[in-house]
Amino acid sequence: MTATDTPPSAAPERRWGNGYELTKQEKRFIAGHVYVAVLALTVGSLFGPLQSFEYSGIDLYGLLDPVIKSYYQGLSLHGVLNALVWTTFFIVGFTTLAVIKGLGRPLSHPKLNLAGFWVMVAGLLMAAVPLLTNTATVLYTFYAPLKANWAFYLGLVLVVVGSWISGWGFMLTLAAWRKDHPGERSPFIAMAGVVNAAMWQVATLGVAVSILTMLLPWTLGLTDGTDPKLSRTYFWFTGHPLVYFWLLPAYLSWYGMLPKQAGGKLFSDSLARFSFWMFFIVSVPVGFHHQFTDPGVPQAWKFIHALLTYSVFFPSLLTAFTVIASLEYGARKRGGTGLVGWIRALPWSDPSVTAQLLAAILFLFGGVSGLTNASYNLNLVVHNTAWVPGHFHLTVATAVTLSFIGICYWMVPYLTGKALWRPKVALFQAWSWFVGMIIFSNAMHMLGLLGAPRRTPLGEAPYTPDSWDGHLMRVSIGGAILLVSVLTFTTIIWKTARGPAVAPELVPEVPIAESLRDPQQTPEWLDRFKPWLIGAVVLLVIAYGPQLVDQILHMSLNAPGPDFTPW
Ligand code: HAS
Ligand code: CU
Repeated sequence: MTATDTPPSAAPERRWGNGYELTKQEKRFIAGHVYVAVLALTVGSLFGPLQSFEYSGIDLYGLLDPVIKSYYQGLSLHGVLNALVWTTFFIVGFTTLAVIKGLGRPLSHPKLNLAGFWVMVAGLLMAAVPLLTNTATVLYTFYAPLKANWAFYLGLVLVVVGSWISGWGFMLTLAAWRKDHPGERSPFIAMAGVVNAAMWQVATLGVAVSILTMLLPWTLGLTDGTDPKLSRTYFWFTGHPLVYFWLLPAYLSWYGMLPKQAGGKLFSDSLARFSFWMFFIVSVPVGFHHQFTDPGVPQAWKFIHALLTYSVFFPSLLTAFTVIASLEYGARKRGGTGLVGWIRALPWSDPSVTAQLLAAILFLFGGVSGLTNASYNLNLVVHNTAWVPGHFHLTVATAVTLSFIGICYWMVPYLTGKALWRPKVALFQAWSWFVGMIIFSNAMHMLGLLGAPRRTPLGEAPYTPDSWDGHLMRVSIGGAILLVSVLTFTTIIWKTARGPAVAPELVPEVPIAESLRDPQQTPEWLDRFKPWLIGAVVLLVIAYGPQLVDQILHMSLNAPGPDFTPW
């Protein structure tokens, strides 16, 4: 029998690792990542609502003094803990599971992955000290010449290096699997996890170089100043692909797991892989779309990055098509009918599914605001306004975060051998996130269009016109609903993890969606790193090379010297 006449559904189940059961140690290791992530999300999310309350004039920061000194210290904690820590720890933990379960074998170098985890924890603790003592009040983008204590930068470097080390562990495990399975397509969920880890290694070179060559020497007093333009360019070299590093694990679940949870199959293994490779090559060379208003970056380069940004839009359109087709297939098998009536037949009573569906629905709108941002002339209207946090609360704070929450609803029971605590409360949690975020982000988008600046305590600002009041109030209402929602999530995870062990048949399995067609029929070029790696490097050199060389040659370290502190 040849690969092409394999019956469509027979082989994949076996090949995609369902037979391998994780050891207790492996489960504990992954759960460790998830607990750190949830703790970061919980603490970080306490500050978001404080900012939103401030918008309508309720300033609770005064109550937190002397622990938290200002709106900006709270905003820095919120951004770093939610956008950087919650995501990175969750992603590394979830990818570990996807690699092990997808390949159906243990990690090839478990000590390497263990080291990766502890390096990340050490980095987190190191960065936490200056953040909590108000010496790293530089927001999550740490734009120079805002200056933090050296421990903040070194801590971030360690978190990144730890995630690299874990990534090497994933790559070596995939390589070992390939050696044992010549000619076989690698299982999608494992490959998707490794593609994201590989993209991350390239993407983070920007901040690594920035911190090690500019920011650390500057904050240690070894240089007289810094170059804000170059450090922003380095930052966005990493900062844009960072958003896809967050998004791709959610896509991994939407393509490779959610269809199974919805009773269906992955509609197209080839399209799924193709979209991951597209992200691999076009995620990085688009960073100037965050610098459209930066002086000193020539128009031509902004234009090239704007064009490339439109090409990174494309794999998300592919994803919308493929994931909706996979869901429709499942819903129709469950008895759904009608042009859109099948949507009702999706398992809306399952909080894990509902959370991810609601996340994906809001992402349709997040995608639209992304497209707006990417249009150079529209960007001039919305840049640095409340529109931008409106955009990223639909993307990272909903598409990604609510998906990760949905994943937790089967993963934490799976890892701990416990039953999910009160699934109905979990359903309420998912819907409250959805409703809270609609109110919050719609008001933020509106405020942005009216010209309200981002990163500003608007409650205190003397210039806010009356026409903003209703929107400012809706920001606070949305923030209050989100506070209830995030605390509900933490309670569910806490109660689940501490609940009694249940019979093994009551513990959920890792949902791994079969592909509609045997993945062995997917063309081989969609399962090879080499051509895509070459493509990524070539595109990167073209899109960034000339500007980086120019900016480095003209670097001037003259922005505020050693004693500059803005807070
Ligand atoms: Fe963005 C700014 C452009 C996506 C995050 N973005 C930000 C910032 C963050 C962020 C954090 O061009 C602020 C950074 C800062 O602090 O300054 N963004 C884009 C574009 C996309 C995009 C073109 N962003 C994201 C994602 C993020 C994210 C994803 C986080 C995870 N963004 C920009 C630009 C700026 C920017 C400029 C700079 C703004 C400025 O001036 O400062 C695209 O990738 C979006 C593509 C998305 C789609 C949607 C596809 C929809 C899908 C859902 C299908 C639905 C289903 C549901 C399956 C085309 C896949 C079915 C349900 C049933 C019930 C049937
Ligand atoms: Cu971007």
